[in-house]
Amino acid sequence: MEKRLVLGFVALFLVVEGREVSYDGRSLIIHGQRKLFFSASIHYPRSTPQMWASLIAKAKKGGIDVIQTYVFWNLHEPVKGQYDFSGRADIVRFIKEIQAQGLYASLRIGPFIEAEWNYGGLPFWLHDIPGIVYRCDNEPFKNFTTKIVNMMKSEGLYASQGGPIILSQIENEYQLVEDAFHEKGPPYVKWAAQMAVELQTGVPWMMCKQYDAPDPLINTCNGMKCGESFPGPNSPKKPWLWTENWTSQYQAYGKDPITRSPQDIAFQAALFIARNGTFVNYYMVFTIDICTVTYLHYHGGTNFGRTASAFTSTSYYDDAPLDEYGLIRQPKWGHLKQLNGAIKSCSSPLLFGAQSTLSLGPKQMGYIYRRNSRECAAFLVNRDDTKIVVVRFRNSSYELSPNSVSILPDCKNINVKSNTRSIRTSKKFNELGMWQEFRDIIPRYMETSTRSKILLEHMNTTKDKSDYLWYTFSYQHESSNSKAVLKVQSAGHVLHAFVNGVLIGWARGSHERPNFRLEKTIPLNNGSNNISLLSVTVGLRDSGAYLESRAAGLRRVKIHDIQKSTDLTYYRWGYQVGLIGEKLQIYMDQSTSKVEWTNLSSSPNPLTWYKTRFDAPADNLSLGLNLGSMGKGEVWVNGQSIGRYWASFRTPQGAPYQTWYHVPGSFLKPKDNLLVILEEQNGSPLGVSLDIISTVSKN
Ligand SMILES: *[C@@H]1O[C@H](CO)[C@@H](O)[C@H](O)[C@H]1NC(C)=O
Ligand SMILES: *[C@@H]1O[C@H](CO)[C@@H](O)[C@H](O)[C@H]1NC(C)=O
Ligand SMILES: *[C@@H]1O[C@H](CO)[C@@H](O)[C@H](O)[C@H]1NC(C)=O
Ligand SMILES: *[C@@H]1O[C@H](CO)[C@@H](O)[C@H](O)[C@H]1NC(C)=O
Ligand SMILES: *[C@@H]1O[C@H](CO)[C@@H](O)[C@H](O)[C@H]1NC(C)=O
Ligand SMILES: *[C@@H]1O[C@H](CO)[C@@H](O)[C@H](O)[C@H]1NC(C)=O
Ligand SMILES: *[C@@H]1O[C@H](CO)[C@@H](O)[C@H](O)[C@H]1NC(C)=O
Ligand SMILES: *[C@@H]1O[C@H](CO)[C@@H](O)[C@H](O)[C@H]1NC(C)=O
Ligand SMILES: CC(=O)N[C@H]1CO[C@H](CO)[C@@H](O)[C@@H]1O
Repeated sequence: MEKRLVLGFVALFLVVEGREVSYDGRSLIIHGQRKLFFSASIHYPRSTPQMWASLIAKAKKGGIDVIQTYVFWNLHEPVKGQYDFSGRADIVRFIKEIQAQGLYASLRIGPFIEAEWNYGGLPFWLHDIPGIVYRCDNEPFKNFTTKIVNMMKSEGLYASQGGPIILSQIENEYQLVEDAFHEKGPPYVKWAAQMAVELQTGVPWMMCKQYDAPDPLINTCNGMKCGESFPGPNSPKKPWLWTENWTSQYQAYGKDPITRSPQDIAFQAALFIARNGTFVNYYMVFTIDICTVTYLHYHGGTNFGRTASAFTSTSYYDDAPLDEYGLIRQPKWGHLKQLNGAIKSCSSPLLFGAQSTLSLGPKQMGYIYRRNSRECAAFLVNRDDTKIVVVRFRNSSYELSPNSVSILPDCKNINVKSNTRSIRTSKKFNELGMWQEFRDIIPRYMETSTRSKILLEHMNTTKDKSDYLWYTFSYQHESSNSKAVLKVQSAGHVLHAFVNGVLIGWARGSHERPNFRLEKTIPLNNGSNNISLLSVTVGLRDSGAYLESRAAGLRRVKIHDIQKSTDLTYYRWGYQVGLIGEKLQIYMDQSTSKVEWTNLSSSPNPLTWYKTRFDAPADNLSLGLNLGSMGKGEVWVNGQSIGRYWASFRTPQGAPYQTWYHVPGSFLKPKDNLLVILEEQNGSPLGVSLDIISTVSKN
């Protein structure tokens, strides 16, 4: 069965006139010439600089003209006034690479970006600015936007300067939260727009999903009335639904894994074109791209380190045309290339030709665009969502999959072979002697230096320097009856409860419900008991209004004893931010020796660090660390965090949400690489393996 679907695409019409990039009611205007462009997002910090050239080249080969990326504020300004534009944060190098390959760039500055990125891209130090309300007119927003624009200008990167950047974005889907800001919303939109325009980039600014985006910002939705103007009353979905559906594609813990197939989305994307291959529909596709964080992640990549937002996995849109490892995935990449090529070769009939429709069956329709006898494009749509239908079109038979759109450039068929992922184990770490361990220290109340009579809010206490916050107290119990019940309410995200140094239970929230309760019978000694509750965040939220006032960590703690029930919410609490191993950075080669590592114990213990060394496979291949045997924690390779893992969080079907964790080749040396795993639970490192990820063609 031929597959003729594409994942989706973005079309930009660019008309060029002088050096400035401008636009009219229907398109962007560059050099006086109307053109059809395809845009794809590749987020620079989600891969390594060593991968950028190849990713961009593969996008170009796939027919992409514009690379779109966000700008990740908290990556660039982790500490107020201290900037980082090195390594994965080298945005100038990324944009210059785009330029070197002859492509254009679209820069979504935000500075709030959402993007399944920690805190929606906002640096956590903003939280300590007294009275700050994020996404309101404030100096830090302006300063960062100015900083980036000036940096791009000084490097000559705007199209108005001969550079590749043809578009920039300010804010991101603000309208979705605007009501929550009441009367402060509209002036902010005006302020942000004016602030952006005053920066004089010579290329248009846009606001997405902002109906009242002030002139001259491009209102990427209203002009096209996304909802209403989507053609036809028998449209199965409105554009905004499609948008919503795009956002449900990334992997998050506790979120239904991929509720909608790429084919289904491709169906929608292709339908946009099929049902009216004129300007409007392309513009709408373009609009949706600009508006939607998740539209067409041409390459998703990896949320390295602690950069993922709350409950989001490190593997990001692994099912994009270029997968997490940067490998071309078929048939998506090929379909997209074919579609790009097809539409480009047909841009004349699509832009200027006549549309005709042809009924091919009760729920099957052909949309044909023809300018002259040579220039033609056709879309064969099957709206039947249950069965394959064979139709005749121009003397040929076509099998149309359920809910599909077949794209026929030059009114001929396209066909792309699929490939599948192949995973081959390169190295097993299955021998006791390969590992050493260090059990992190469970702090007791008496040993803590930060004290408070209340339960502190988690993020405000850690300042997001660590995921971990210890809440400790000492509890007096006067009875030989050892049983009591510990009850904890947490605003998120995970809790490990230790009583006198022993893990007695754990609980967690999920992407959809970060808050949770833990209720557990605990053994108590007659006399004093040391209770240590380890609260863990798994990335900070990336969406919603008033992110500055969100809470995580413990909200209420009680112990029900036989003699009494004690509310410990207001009590003598001792705090410790982070783990000892983190503080000493024992994942770094030069500081592993700061603690004493021992041989692997016969059974796993919670809150344990594991370390081993390995040689890289001979060829510089795509590598994934299989952590299926582990529980939850973080992994470092030669001191660089490849991210948080959470194999013990299972889908309703019982599988880990994510098993393989990307180890970029540039993190490795040929010999003696240091692998350090921090395990919070009882996972076993003996099941870990280093696997080679590749693709193999199939028919
Ligand atoms: C913003 O930039 C101005 C000028 O560079 C500086 O004086 C001010 O401290 C900055 N404010 C913030 C909040 O970063
Ligand atoms: C297709 O686009 C044209 C030109 O923009 C418009 O006039 C027409 O109404 C559209 N067709 C549908 C079905 O929306
Ligand atoms: C289909 O076949 C008929 C008869 O063989 C021919 O006359 C006609 O031109 C063909 N149509 C196309 C679109 O090729
Ligand atoms: C640790 O394991 C090694 C063998 O891998 C063994 O020689 C050594 O005695 C062990 N040390 C301890 C303290 O058990
Ligand atoms: C609790 O911790 C203190 C030190 O902070 C220690 O002296 C005591 O033995 C501990 N109690 C228990 C029951 O472990
Ligand atoms: C955050 O902590 C500081 C002390 O470090 C405190 O003054 C402030 O009120 C706290 N803010 C919130 C929102 O809890
Ligand atoms: C608890 O221990 C104390 C001595 O530490 C003892 O006097 C008391 O009888 C014990 N209470 C019970 C109920 O066992
Ligand atoms: C793998 O290739 C990258 C460049 O793509 C290079 O930076 C890295 O050092 C190589 N790794 C090894 C282990 O050779
Ligand atoms: C989140 C969302 O809008 N999901 C929708 C995606 O599309 C399917 C099929 O049309 C709907 O059932 C979902 O509600």
